[in-house]
Amino acid sequence: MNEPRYSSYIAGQWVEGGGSHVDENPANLDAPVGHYGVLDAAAVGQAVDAAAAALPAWSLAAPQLRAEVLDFVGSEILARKEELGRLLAREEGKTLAESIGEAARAGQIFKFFAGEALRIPGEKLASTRPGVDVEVTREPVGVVGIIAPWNFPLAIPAWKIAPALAFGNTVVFKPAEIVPGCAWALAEILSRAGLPEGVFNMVLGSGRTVGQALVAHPKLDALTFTGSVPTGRALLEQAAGRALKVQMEMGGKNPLVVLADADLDQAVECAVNGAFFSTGQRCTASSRLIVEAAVYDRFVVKMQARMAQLRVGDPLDPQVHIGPVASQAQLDTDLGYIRAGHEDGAELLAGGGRVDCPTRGHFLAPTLFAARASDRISREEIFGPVAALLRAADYEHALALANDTEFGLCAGICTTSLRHATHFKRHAQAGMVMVNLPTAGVDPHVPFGGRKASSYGPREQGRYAVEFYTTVKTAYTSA
Ligand code: TXE
Repeated sequence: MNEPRYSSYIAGQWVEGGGSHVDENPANLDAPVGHYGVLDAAAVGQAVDAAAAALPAWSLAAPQLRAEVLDFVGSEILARKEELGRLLAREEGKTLAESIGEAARAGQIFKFFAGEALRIPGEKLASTRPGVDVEVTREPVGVVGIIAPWNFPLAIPAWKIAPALAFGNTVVFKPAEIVPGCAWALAEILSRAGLPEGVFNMVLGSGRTVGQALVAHPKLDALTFTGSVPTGRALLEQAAGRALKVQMEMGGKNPLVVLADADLDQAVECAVNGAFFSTGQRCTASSRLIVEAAVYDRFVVKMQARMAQLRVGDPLDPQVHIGPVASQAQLDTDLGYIRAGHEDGAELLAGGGRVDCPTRGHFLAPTLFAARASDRISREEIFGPVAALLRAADYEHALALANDTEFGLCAGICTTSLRHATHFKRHAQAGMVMVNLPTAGVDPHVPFGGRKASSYGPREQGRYAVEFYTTVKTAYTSA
């Protein structure tokens, strides 16, 4: 076995962990990316203890030092974006172009928060009492636990780790099981960035053992989680029981409305990109396409023609548009939902099964069903390249369908009507709204997050990240 072995990082030391678990390549199961060892609860405890011990000094460290550390990390990620993108493509399965783009985004996020480390906001106000000043300042929240999913294995950790460190917190980062290579690569860069030992720790292992040990540790002050609704809800209950500060990003069932007055070619591009790129494994994926009856048939014909051009296969092949599904478990989920689509009486319009490729991998055809709003494929997050197409009588019906979901992450509309675009922006029950753009694909310097079952707690990213990663102090001074 010549592949690399990935280890955890605790208190400035690499920690092997037990066993030799396979880091799979979902496009070629016969050529694994590497191997990794997993930690037990005691080792996770050491990581949290190390983060707690490092907190007093780091929370008071010069903001300039924090800025320099984050700038170093951002610069190195940007300089190595092709190499890191290649690792990401092999480990998670999104195409090389998408993977390099994600690596670049991770680098930009570290650079953004390098600047924010020098811009920690505060306020000075007059008191209601004469001769008294009031200052409102922000301090680090403490030891932050980061639990991340596999679908953006560089960008999501970056948008949690960078603000945590920028605002003076210490970190224990638990990546998803199937992406230890990207987590190790990030940790390796951070290990050379000039951080005092214990400020950043990375722990590999299962959610049940390592994740649970992290969340249950009494020295943890805050938890930021991105993942599924059931796991998020369970963690939320645990966190509430011990008054932990929490931020949760969970699933989506994002609608893309296409009105009769839309530029139909543009709408088809938005739908194909939003529903199927990154193999549909984005929380902002357009998994419900809601099309006004007057253009429904034309939209179907154009979608089928466009989908016939999509090539599924090796993510490192520049001719390929859609890489494999990330894991066997996710593939089983996707195939289960395709069966559910048939069982509920939805009409298959494209795809619907696995794709044969020269290597043994989790390849699945992008799949489109004409469905009803009550079908399981229209209501539940699938997290694969499977979309439900719904027919709407008119704009009002389309808006009602768009909002008829427990989720509320992102909502999109394709229209040339200013009136409808404006109305939709105001009335879509979502944290993010897109007009004539795919629902997936957001900027890193503005808030990211949703409503309803999709999110809980303060927003992530941009200047709004300061809400979660700091706590406010109000000080009164009399001369
Ligand atoms: O998610 P989990 P998984 C959805 C998507 C996908 C499904 C399963 O529908 O099919 O979730 O993916 C850690 N205590 N999304 O299994 O289980 C886990 O180790 C502490 C949507 O990856 O939520 C991983 O690091 N931690 C989503 C992280 O939680 C625990 C992105 C997420 O795992 C834990 C990802 C526990 N008890 C998945 N159990 C989106 N919409 O962005 C698990 N973990």
